[in-house]
Amino acid sequence: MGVSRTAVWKVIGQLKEEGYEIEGVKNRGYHITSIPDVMTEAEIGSRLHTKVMGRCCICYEETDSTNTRAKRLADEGKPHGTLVCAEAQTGGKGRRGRSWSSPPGEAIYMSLLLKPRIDPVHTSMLTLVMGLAAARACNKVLKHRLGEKAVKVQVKWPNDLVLEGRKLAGILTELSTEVDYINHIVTGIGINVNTAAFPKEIESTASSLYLATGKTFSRAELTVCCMEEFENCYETFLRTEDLSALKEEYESLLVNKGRQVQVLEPGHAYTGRALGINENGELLVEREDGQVLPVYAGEVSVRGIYGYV
Ligand code: BT5
Repeated sequence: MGVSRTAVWKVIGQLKEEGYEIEGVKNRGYHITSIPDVMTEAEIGSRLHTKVMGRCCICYEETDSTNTRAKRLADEGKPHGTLVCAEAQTGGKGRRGRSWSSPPGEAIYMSLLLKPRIDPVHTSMLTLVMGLAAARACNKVLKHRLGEKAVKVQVKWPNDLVLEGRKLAGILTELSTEVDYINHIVTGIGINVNTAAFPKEIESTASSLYLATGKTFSRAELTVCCMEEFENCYETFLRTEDLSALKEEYESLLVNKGRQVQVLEPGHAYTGRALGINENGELLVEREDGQVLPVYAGEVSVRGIYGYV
């Protein structure tokens, strides 16, 4: 291949430094015996079979927030479908100024840059599309590893994934628009994969795939699986620009369904029973007087009356 032995040896040395375990057999070559759990362009890119999502992939050891990074990269002209990942975030963001705990090496922090030609008011549905795709991906890897009896990841409207009643992942979708034109959308997700312990403040509400199963998972593999499922769900979403074709599956995973919820709208709160979602991704809440109100994702938090869910 026109590569000298010394050049190969050098690269093998670099890979070993990254954590790959490699055996060398004299006169035959090298053999990778163990792959480290790293979020690198090589680990993600070599497994990816999507058409668009994640084809351009940029990974950082550390960044402030992958959402903020993705927005900067959008301004620099990076294409639709660009995936931004980090091993750690120093300023991981939740919604409305809240923060996202983002220590190195144990979780997925990623953001996808999208440049769709859709009506800006439909943007909040992309949070649900990402939620559904990520829940599908988590359930796929769980089933692959643990079989039919695997615990199941559910969605908590509008932006969480839930495992055994605790928060496994959170999604933050941000929009940059002109008056009626979308410059770009960034949808970011943090998934607790191999996390063994959480900070005190979230210890009783957060979980990880590891804590729920006692097993560790390849973050790169789950990332790729999320990209594949997202591409699929996104194409379905774009056909109608709503959730009509995804609603049934979303509702089958909806942890709030049939439960009492408290809707915290700015300036006013009420309780009711969550019935499901409508085609626009609004949560349908039946109030005590029998009236059914659609709740728009952009403005509210929904709490279960009995604890986090
Ligand atoms: C969210 O906000 O759930 C959206 C989180 C989005 C994080 C991703 S990571 C990649 C990308 N880059 C970013 O900067 N952000 C995105 P919200 O619904 O506001 O929930 C935030 C609340 O969840 C916090 O106030 C904590 O109570 C809790 N929390 C923080 N870190 C957590 C974690 N790692 N696991 C579970 N819960 C957490």
